[in-house]
Amino acid sequence: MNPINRQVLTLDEFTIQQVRQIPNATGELSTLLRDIGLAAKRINVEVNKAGLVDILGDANATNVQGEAQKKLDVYANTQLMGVLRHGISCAGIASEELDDFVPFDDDISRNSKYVVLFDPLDGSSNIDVNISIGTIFGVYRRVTEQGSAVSEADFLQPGLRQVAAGYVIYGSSTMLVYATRRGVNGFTLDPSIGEFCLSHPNITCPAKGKIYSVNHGNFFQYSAGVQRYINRLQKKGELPTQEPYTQRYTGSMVADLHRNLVKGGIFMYPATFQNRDGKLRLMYECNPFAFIVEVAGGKATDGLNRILNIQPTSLHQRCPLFIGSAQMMEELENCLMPATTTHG
Ligand code: P6P
Repeated sequence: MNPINRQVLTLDEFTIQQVRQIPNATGELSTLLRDIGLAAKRINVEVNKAGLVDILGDANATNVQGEAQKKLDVYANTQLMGVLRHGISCAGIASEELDDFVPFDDDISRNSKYVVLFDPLDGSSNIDVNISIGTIFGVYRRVTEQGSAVSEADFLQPGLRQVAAGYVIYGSSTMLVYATRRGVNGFTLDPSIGEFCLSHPNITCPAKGKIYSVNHGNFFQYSAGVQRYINRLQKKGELPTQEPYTQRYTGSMVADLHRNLVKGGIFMYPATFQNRDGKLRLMYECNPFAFIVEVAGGKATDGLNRILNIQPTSLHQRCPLFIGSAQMMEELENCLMPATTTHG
């Protein structure tokens, strides 16, 4: 086909096409996804020029996690809140950067049917050294009555109740990847037109891969089962998949999980002596990625339970995360099962 006429769908065109295909769809979810795309474009501008202007470095504040907030963390949070508050599809948000959820208290927002939970800029410790970072989000239908202000119950829903989830990776190119139950699709930002364009339709996670991602520095803090699995990954021929494995870990989960989603692999952030519940947050890091990876054919657990089945008890709770290719996850689960002692 003539390259000039090759039809590349923009995010807006794709989401509108989805609405046309779903009977009774109101278009609110599509509008919400386009709003997030707009915030991502604004964040991308600042991330790309970080280092040239005074937007790097610490914001001289700490977030609810007690972590030093980077100026870009605060900027990204403000952009996402702004587009969602002024849109027509979101009744309220919760963010890694905010202590509590935020109800949007105008009439239009109170009548909206979705809430969004997000980590506005994950991996911010990598900003100053130019390693890819990302935005992570999950979308739920509110459980309280439209017309009223949202409450905590609208946010503390198991990940299985997400209607959409996605991430933006600010890397060698800027991509927005989102999943609904209909599939996972990736859009690459074309700076020449300022639009996200469909570049990775129907992303599926290969059943197995060569990559495993884990922080080896914590190895001796991991459980015996996790250590057993990591050791088996390193001894050729030990695991049924027989892959020659390679270890890739950037310290930025959006970058690691995007690579493993596309190429196949497993990402692990296990519990450690210091972090008995792991480090990653259930609501706006683990749940969105678990939804995306499951729709793509992979699996995600906390070592025992399916991530999407976990009933949350607090907005910022943490959980261990094991996520990726289905066959690799099954091999991991075999290693995590308590060793069955056979009495001869
Ligand atoms: P560690 C970034 O701070 C983050 O939340 C994830 O993006 C990343 O995978 C993880 O922490 C890295 O943590 O303890 O290995 O440096």
